[in-house]
Amino acid sequence: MRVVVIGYAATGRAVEARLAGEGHTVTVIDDATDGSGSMTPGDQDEALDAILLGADLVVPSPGVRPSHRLLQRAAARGVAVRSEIDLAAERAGVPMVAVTGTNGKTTTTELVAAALRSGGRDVIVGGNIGTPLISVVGEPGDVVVAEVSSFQLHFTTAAFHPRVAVLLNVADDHLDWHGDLAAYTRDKAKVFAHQTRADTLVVNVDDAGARALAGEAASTRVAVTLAAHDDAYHVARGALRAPGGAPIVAVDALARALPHDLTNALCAAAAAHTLGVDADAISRALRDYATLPHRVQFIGENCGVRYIDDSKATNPHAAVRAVEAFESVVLLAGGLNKGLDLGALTAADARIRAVVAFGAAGDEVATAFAGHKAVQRVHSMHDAVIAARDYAQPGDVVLLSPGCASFDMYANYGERGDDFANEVRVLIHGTNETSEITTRQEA
Ligand code: UMA
Repeated sequence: MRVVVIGYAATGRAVEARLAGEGHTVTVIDDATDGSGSMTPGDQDEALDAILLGADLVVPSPGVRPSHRLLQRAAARGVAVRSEIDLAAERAGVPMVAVTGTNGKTTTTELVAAALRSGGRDVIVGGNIGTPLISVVGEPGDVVVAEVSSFQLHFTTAAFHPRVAVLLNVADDHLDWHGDLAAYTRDKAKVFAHQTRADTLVVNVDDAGARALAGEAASTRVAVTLAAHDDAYHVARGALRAPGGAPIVAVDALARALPHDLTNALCAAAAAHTLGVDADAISRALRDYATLPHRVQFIGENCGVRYIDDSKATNPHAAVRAVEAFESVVLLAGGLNKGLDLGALTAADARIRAVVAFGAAGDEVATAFAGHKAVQRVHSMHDAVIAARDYAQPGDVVLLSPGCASFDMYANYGERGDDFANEVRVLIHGTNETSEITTRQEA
């Protein structure tokens, strides 16, 4: 088979290694001038057709948009286009759990893997979480747990057929890539599109978007809710419970129990239960789970004000969930808008004392709150933390939950969170030399 791979980073390299190892002829192109792959020679149709000459398959990296000229030409010439996770699914050889949703994917993927391991399964983990799925499938293991993004789902075929799919939530995100919410939603639905009644779709029915989408599924639906509904995985009488009411774990036993923590834990429990893991094993995994950095992470306290890093919140939906976890918040928001309506940040207005707006989308954030909240526009993380300190009253939370990507000022959300934590340390200790607070960068 002759394969053209677009993008020479984590995904492109992994696809090249796997397919070349299988004896296929692989050509990799990359549009970046500093990419190590060969350059796309202009965007003339003839040049693109030359790349596609004799090609049987095109594999775009997740960051490559569907509007990419080479993908358009491939479609015109009838050349198959498949994503890396689609090729990986075909090679998995063991059942797969696929986790998707706008927010909570990585945590839930880790929880599912932990619960399965606790139940004695040999688990292979990969996908959007950082390790391309195609580089790990086929390794010895009983089950694959994959975090899958909407980008990766877009170019999937019937080969992508998870035994258990988990749909956490669907809210505006990545509209700069997908075009509009309808297109984004259609791609999220591909997580269950090829499932049958013998497969399971775990769905968070508290999320209107996820609930509506799951209505289209042919698979057996397993509901998750924070309400005391006996027919779903639910929360009642201080415990996470299976349908019918059998307890899985006490809420008090969890490291953190914000509403979205409970939803993620219930979804993971439902997925592991479906694959035969018992409640005791699931309970051990959920109790032992330490939350990931930059996700509503406590950094320090000063003058009765708590400082929290939620830099991972790169869309308004995630930021609003974080604000809702506290009574009174000074919100630090802004960064690079991914084509989203930042007006959605005002959904939890009642809990917001003041807003500090920063980054490329700072003006959009300021406009969203103008007239009904105190807003200050700043141009550095240092100034953001100082402004937040000046607004905050004892009992408040200063929350970095930007609702935007970090790429206007940082390499990634981890760096942004670290910068915030450093500024908070300087505020509290007068220095950032302390080793009291350590953060782990997610892969
Ligand atoms: N490129 C082109 N042409 C384009 C676009 C990109 O040539 O039109 C090239 C770039 O020059 C670069 C390469 O493609 O050399 C980058 O490819 P990529 O952006 O797809 O990045 P990878 O390194 O392959 O990482 C991807 C995911 N990245 C994205 O979805 C943007 C990683 O998710 C994922 O961990 C990895 O595959 C393994 O599966 C990151 C992410 O931000 C963490 N995901 C989004 C999110 O979580 O919100 C969806």
